[in-house]
Amino acid sequence: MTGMVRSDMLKLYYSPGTSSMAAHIALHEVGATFDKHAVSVPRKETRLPEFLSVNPVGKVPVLMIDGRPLTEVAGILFYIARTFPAANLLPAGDVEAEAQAISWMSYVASTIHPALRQGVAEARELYAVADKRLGNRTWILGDRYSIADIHLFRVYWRFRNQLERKPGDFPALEAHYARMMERPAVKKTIEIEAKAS
Ligand SMILES: N[C@@H](CCC(=O)N[C@@H](CS)C(=O)NCC(=O)O)C(=O)O
Repeated sequence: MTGMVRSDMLKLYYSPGTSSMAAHIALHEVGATFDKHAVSVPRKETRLPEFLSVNPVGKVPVLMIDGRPLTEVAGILFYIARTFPAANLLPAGDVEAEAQAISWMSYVASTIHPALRQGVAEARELYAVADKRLGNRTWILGDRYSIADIHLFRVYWRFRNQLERKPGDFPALEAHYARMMERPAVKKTIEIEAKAS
């Protein structure tokens, strides 16, 4: 299947340390060859006409697939997982597990990602629910690493220092974070994005 993706086919529009990091990690996980185009969120480059012509919503990530834009972290992660099945980033032939991955990605995007906009106290409550939901699983789908883990990790990585954590807070999210930080694709992405910012 990977042979169907030409090396000049994929281009990631990204801004270091933002939502696009999830797509960046996934592309490294599957070993894809891709181009990158930096669009700075802090410098408001996502609001410039040339970027709005790529994504009228004005947000990264965007994955260009042979010139066609694909937006939203969850959609991009799904595309990467299905295009590179050898990397096993999304179960195939197990509808319930697949639906659980989609359920988590939808939950991360709609509830966890914007949580801090409601204030730290409210966000802590929402993260505590996510922590309970993750429980003592190694990965979101149990023993299977998936794109849902990448999505959850990116958001927790970004916001964990704004949650006024005390020792012992969010034990499941912290353990998941530590496991993710050991993955070569995560280390590589953080290193590249730190240099680019
Ligand atoms: N729902 C979107 C959220 C993406 C998003 O919030 N991107 C932010 C960076 S974390 C962005 O590009 N913001 C730029 C802006 O709003 O101008 C997704 O899942 O891809």
